[in-house]
Amino acid sequence: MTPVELHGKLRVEGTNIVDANGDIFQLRGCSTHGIAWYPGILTEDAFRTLRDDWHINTIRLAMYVEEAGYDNCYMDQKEHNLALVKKGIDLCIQLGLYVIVDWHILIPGNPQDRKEDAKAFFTEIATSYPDCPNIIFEICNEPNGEGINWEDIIRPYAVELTDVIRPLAPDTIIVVGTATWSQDVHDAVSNPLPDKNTMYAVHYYAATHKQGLRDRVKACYELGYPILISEFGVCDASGDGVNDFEEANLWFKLLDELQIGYINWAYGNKKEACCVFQPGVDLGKGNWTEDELTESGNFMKKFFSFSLSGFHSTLSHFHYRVKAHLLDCTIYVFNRNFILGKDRRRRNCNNFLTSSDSLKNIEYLRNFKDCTKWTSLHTSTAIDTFCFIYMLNTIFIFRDSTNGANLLARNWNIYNCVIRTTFLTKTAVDTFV
Ligand code: IDC
Repeated sequence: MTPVELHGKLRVEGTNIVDANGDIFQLRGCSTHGIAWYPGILTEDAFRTLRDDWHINTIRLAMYVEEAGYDNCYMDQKEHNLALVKKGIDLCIQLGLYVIVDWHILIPGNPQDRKEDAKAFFTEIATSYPDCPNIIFEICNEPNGEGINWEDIIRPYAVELTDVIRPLAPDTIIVVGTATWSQDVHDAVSNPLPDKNTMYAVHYYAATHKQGLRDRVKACYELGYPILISEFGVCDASGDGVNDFEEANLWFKLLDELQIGYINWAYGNKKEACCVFQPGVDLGKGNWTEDELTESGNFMKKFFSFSLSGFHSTLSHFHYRVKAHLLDCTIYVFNRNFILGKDRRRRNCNNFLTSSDSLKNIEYLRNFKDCTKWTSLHTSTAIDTFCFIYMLNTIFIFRDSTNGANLLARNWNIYNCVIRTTFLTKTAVDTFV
């Protein structure tokens, strides 16, 4: 099943997005670079790879409104660019991905300057895709510049745009950028918007924006306001420079704890640190190799694909999810029979353990010495797999296949994980632990 088939229409409830079942849902995805400049990414192969191999559930289509030195942004070629946005939306609908339609103001920094164009743009999209569960509107990427504040400029803009959008798309989530390139969320929530299906955007670049901005996000979240990281980079705010993976992991840790969604910048092949593809790589072909990804691209692929929030076609029956941030984690896979000493001949070794077998094994684990160091224990008797985390860097999985380890790693938020599928014996475990 696709993300949209599984989760349906999303809405804001309190501080988070919830899905059609009322369960908290985290958007985890990527942003195109400006689609006017890098339209090559708009293919089924590319989006399918991002969905199935990277496990992202959302694509953001960045439509630069205008940009110094370019003559092909939205204001320059409206019809052509609208067609590109629709092509991206159509692909997301086809593949069951959520899609953020991003009115990418950077220039002008004042969203009021192109307000009438923004209204026409969102009117066109909303009327072309009525009641579409995939779509989310981001009505101003990053307000910026002197005097561009929430109270006098951004808030009135958001209210006016919302008034235009709501009759056409009554249930679609709207994301509003905040001042100072979407960092001043605290100003925004000091006078929040009346529309309850609206989120406040925060953008960060890990090498530039650190604990100070994280504290601000957390404080606003704790006050009860819904935040979306509709853009983040692993590098610095210029889009280039050095990647900061440590800070990036600290951000993921916080956001996953709060279940705030995040969208990675940028899925283009320009020569800059933020781009996940190497210059010259065919954006549209999908199934990109490690060599075709940049340093941040490989990091993000590993991050997204080893962690899974809400979607994996074969895993919809997994109801548990571990919020584990395990650096250099090792996963040991056990022969499922080792504790109970079952005679493998008694049954076909591909058979699953029964639930009572699993419970006995769990009991055994609970009685391990130093049980305070077990941080988590999760079981799924339905699939004969149970697993637990030991001292934040080791996971044991009881299932006699390496496939089990891979599935679980993907189903958990496990970062920088090295899966060593070592088959241990009972004696080895006793010694090890
Ligand atoms: C950058 C692009 C870069 C482009 C520049 C100006 O990576 O290739 O030349 O925009 O058009 C943002 C913006 C986003 C920036 C990104 C990196 O939303 O448009 O992209 N960034 O600078 N906010 C903070 C950083």
